[in-house]
Order: sequence, then structure tokens, then C-alpha cells
Amino acid sequence: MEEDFKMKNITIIGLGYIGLPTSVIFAKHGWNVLGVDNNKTIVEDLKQAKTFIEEPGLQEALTEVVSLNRFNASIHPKESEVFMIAVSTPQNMDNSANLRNVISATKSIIPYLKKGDLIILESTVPPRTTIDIIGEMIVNAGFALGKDIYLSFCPERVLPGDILNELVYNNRIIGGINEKSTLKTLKVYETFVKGKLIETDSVSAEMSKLMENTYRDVNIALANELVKISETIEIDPLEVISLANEHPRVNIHQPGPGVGGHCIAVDPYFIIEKDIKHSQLIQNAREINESMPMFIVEKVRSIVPISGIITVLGLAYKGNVDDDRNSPSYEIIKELETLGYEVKVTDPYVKETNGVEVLLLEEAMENSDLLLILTDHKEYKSLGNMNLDKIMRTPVILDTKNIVNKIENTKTKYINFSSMHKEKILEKTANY
Ligand code: SAJ
Repeated sequence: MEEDFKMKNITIIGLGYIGLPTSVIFAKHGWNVLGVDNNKTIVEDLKQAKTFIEEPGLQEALTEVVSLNRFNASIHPKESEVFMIAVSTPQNMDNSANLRNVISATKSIIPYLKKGDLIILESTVPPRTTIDIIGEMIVNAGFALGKDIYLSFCPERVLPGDILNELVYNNRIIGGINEKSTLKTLKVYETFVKGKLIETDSVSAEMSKLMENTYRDVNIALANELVKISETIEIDPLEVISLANEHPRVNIHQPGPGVGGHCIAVDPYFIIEKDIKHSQLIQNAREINESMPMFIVEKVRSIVPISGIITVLGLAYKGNVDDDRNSPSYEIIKELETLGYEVKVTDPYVKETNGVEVLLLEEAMENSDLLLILTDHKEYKSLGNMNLDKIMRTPVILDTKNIVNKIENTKTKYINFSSMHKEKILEKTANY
């Protein structure tokens, strides 16, 4: 039976949106955590318990574990019983997975490995990466894989904005390259996970993670395609989705201006690259979701003449977070400016952006011809009862996230995926 060993030292490589909250959770549950990142500024900030990541509860927890000396940061790993790799896996130009960070993280820990150590990969990767790429590097370093060094893949599945809670309560998939690796990894997560720990092999674990997000991307594409069909048959797509979802086994997702983030918009490509021939549905879903920014630009053109001023509300890829990675807002802004619109951008969460000036809400709305809501930040719920006719040149809202509550001010023209069709339907029925 598995010897009962105290795995109290863990080195976690990659201190981003996942690695840092994960490090803090391990430290809060009694582990000595060394967080490693190749960004010296991040490491120096973390030593002072400072972080750029806006995640509820993270700053308080980080301050606590740093003061208890349970969490330290460095640019170099150190000897540990457990090594965790939680680095980003960006895309290459062809959308395939760029494993540069995963490979360099593995290289960085090899000099510190000793027999009996465990390596856990949490970064989202194409299937077979753990056993074929990391496994091979361990073997080339002279260790017997699954005997001297244990290795597993354990996908994270936390929702940005609720990470610290989901890290503890979500079920976790534990995918060892062999039985012993799986059992050792179970002991690691047992120290803090309150959700179910589900045992499997590393390839199934890699693929299940990709399928979770691909399932979501395909279902979002279905909702976005329904919006386009609704133009033709003149129905209200949001009404149809809400009616269809009354069925106990139907869950059509919500349409939007496109799919952002570093997960749903990316993970399907890690499956496509492994089997282009058979992944037709997954490829089509990506194309549909990637067509939505231009669909929205066309909608704007049908509402405001090119010389107009457009206020874009929301740079973040989703509501109430400061993460703007892969946000469709950037493509929409660029297209509108190329067409000749003056575009003013506002977002209550996103501070640092790549080249886009972010204004305060009032300034961005001043003298504008359209409020284009692209992110469902809670701050936008109450726009309907503002006297926009006193602030804007033409008080019109195009709400692609259906976030605005009741429109109190009758002078404000409100358009969303539903109402533009209702208007058309009303026009149409008016002729009967
Ligand atoms: N979106 C829609 N319509 C919807 C739902 C989302 O257009 O009905 C858009 C959002 O606006 C956003 C994008 O999709 O731009 C992704 O948002 P999200 O909330 O679906 O996903 P993420 O990327 O924040 O987090 C996902 C989650 N995965 C699932 O919900 C299956 C999270 O649990 C994962 O841990 C995370 O990916 C990840 O790290 O993989």
C-alpha cells in the first residue's frame, strides 16, 4: 500500500491567474509553498505580498500566508516533495498550443528532482502532452517514470471571479501516468479539496478539460447562430432560448459579441490540432463565435452613421473581472475606428490595456451617439434609469449582453438581440 508520507513542501511554477491562487490555497492549508515565476517584478511584488491580480479574497489570503512565512516567491525552484506546473499555454499563430512555458518549467525543476518526488501539471495542454513530452524529459534526465518520479495531470476548472472558493469546492480530476502517480496526487489534493477527487489516466484528464470548454464554445456558437437565423425568420432569439430552456434537459447558452478569455476561446484549438479531419463541429463553432465581432460592427453601422461617436462599455472578456485576454471588444473597437467612427472606451475593472485609452463612464458617454455594451459588468445594470438624453447626442443603447435592467427613461432607445427583431416584426405586422 502507498507509504504515508508527509508532502509538506511544494514548488509551484507559474504565478498567474491560476498559479497564485493555487499557491495561496496550499499555503493556507499548511504547506510550505515556494512560488516560482520568471517575471522578476511579479516575484519582488509577491515577496511584499503585492499582486496585480484582482480576485475576491486573494489579497487578504496572500498577506496572511506571506506573514506566516508559508508562501515565498523566487525565480528559481528548490527541492520539494511536490512540483506543480501552472504556466500559461498560449497559442501559436496557427492556434496550436505553444508549449514553450511548460517545457521550460519542466527543465527548471529537473535539477532539483529526487526519487519519490511528484510532478503535477495543471496547465491546459493538448492530449498526450503530460506522458509524451514531460514524461520523456523525466526519462531523459535518468529517472524511471512512474517509479522514481511520479507524474500526473490535474486540470483546474475555476471560474475567474470565484477562484478561491472553486479551488476548494470544485470536483477535481486526478490523472496519473500510472496508478501510483494517481494515488500520490490524491494525497496532495486531499489536504484541501472538499469536492470529489476523481481518478483517471493523464490523457483522459487532459481531454476532459478540453471537452469541458469545447462543450461551452459549441453551445455558445449554437446561441450565436440562432441570432443570425433570427434575422432571417424574424423571431426574438432570447425569447426562443428562454422557452427552449424550459425543457428539463435543454441548456442553450447566451449569444454575445464573441467569445473571449484564455480558455473557451483557446481550448477547442488544442483538440483541432490533434485531429483536423474529424473536428468539423468544433471548427465550425470557433468560426461562428469568431464571426460575432463583425456581426456586431454591422449592427452598429445600421444604427449610427459612420461620422458618429460610439461609446464602448467593457474591455474585459466577461463581466466583473479585469481580465481582457482575447476580449472581442478589441476587434470591435479596431473595426469601428477603421470604418471612421470616433470610439471612446470605458471599463470599471480593466486598467492596463494594450494601447486602448480607458475613460471614466461619464466622460466616455458624453456627446455619444451609441452606448455599445460588450461586457456584462454589474455597473451597467442601471444605465436604463440614467438621463442619457442629457449626456449623449443621441440616447441609444445597443446591449449585446442583455445586462441593462428596465429602461426607465422613455427618451432612451434600447436595442438588444431581442428588440431589433421585435421592431422589425412590429414594422412587418403593421403592414398587415
Ligand atoms: N460567453 C457567451 N455566452 C455564454 C457564456 C459565456 O458568450 O452563454 C462568453 C463570455 O462572455 C466570455 C467567454 O464566453 O467572453 C468565456 O466566458 P466563460 O465564463 O464561459 O468562461 P471562462 O473562460 O471565464 O472560464 C471557463 C470555465 N469553464 C466552463 O465554464 C466550462 C471555467 O470553469 C474554467 O475553469 C475556465 O474556462 C478555464 O480555466 O478553463
